[in-house]
Amino acid sequence: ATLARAAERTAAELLAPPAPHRLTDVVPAPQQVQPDPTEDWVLPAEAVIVATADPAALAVAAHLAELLRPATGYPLPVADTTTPDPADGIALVLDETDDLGAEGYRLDITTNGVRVTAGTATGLFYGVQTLRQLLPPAIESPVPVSEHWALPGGSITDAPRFPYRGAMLDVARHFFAVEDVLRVIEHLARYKLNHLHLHLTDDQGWRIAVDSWPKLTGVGATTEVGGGPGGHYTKADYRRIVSYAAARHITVVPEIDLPGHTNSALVAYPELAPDKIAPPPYTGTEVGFSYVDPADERTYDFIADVLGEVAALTPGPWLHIGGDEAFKVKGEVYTGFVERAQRIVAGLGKTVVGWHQLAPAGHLDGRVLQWWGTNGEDPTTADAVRRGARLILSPGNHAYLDMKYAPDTPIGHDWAGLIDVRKAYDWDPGTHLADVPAEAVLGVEAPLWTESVTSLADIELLLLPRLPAIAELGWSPRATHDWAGFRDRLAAHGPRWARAGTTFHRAPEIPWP
Ligand code: TNX
Repeated sequence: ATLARAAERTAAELLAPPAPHRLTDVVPAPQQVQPDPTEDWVLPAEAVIVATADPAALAVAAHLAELLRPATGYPLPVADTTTPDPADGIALVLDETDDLGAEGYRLDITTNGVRVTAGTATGLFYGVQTLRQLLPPAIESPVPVSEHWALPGGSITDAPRFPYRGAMLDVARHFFAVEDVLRVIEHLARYKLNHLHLHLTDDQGWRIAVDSWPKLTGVGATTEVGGGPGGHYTKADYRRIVSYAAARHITVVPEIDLPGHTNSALVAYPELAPDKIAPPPYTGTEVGFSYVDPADERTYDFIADVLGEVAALTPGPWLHIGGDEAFKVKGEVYTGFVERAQRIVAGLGKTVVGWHQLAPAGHLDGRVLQWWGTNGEDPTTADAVRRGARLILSPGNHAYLDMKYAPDTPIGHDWAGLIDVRKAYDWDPGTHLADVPAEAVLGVEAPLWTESVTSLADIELLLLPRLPAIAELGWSPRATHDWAGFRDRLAAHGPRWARAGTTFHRAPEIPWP
């Protein structure tokens, strides 16, 4: 009898619906969470997704349906509505009177269904990303699975700490196909990052077509680190990346690195070289040896043409002009060059972004410096901030995704130290740089340089799980910052990545289930 009872209990346990995910199990941590277990809800097979009759809101609804259909196998039709009632489905409600800011949202899960409310479609999109994380990990399956699609009851009110949250992919050292970039965009969207910085040019290759200087890709794109074939994006490719990102509320920030990191351009157009002699193509990993001739007017024609064509392809407000490691262009020659380049960007109606080496150059309205130092003292950058510059923080020893996790990480560098998940998480963008007020900080960005990175699996290994750490620093209020809590919330993402076929580093400090 005892045995029979035990067997019965096991059967009951097997049949019992698994406890839903906890409402607090979200990365990046939301601003406010009010769980209410009496309101747990299960997505029914006949659920309908309704959204305010607005094209951008309906696009988010369609995106949600596409996220949920593969694993559930449910039809999940999308309809527009004038009533905000979820009625046993999911409602996405645009409500401009709501005080949630440009990116905030409110998520309510009740026994009646799910409602996401936001003042913008971007807010709705982020509400959807949160909702996705609250479903069982099987939701990431590309094929239908039989599962109890339970959601934890309660409410979340959420909005980001910083407006700029990004990642950079270096497509110059190694070239990556459009499909790989789209996959990276998906990872960004999941963690509410809103900028993808593409490092499009460097010594080893020029990756974006420029009609007025065709040899930049015709000649300059055919190399990469290690001697591989390289490659480049046609304008159509680039537009495809931009629109895929835009559909995920992500802005592309194109970088044309100047005046250094330009060997590939000099190979294609020796007239830009200081000695007017074409250098040999470069496939190594040294930096700081190349530069376009700052004393030749033709250089500024080149910059105006290139930046003009890139600006025309780019709907976002930013144009990144690099500026790092131009070791052979010094003092006033360097600042004079940067000031001209900054004015060219402004003349194109874009906001200039550059690595923090731009700091000593004259201020220009709105300019943004991307700080990649490795200790929190930088008087030159702090001074540029006093003159009006804003900052994106990418501290090399916390946010550089090309640093190894540990000595045995198979790829990556260690010049800025090893960066395990805790190191990626343990800093505060608001106070990191001495003498820079939090108000000057636009946000954070995690750069991935690709000297040692040759495949999508390599990219994912370095991105995950550190990208979510940087995303949380950019999104979550400081009051939620807590390593132990983050570690546990992050652990739940391992099974999601595994389901989705995504490579990630099984960091030993994370209690993966
Ligand atoms: C420094 S960070 C660079 C890049 C390299 C990177 C390798 C920066 C603005 N410049 O050219 O790829 O180190 O970690």
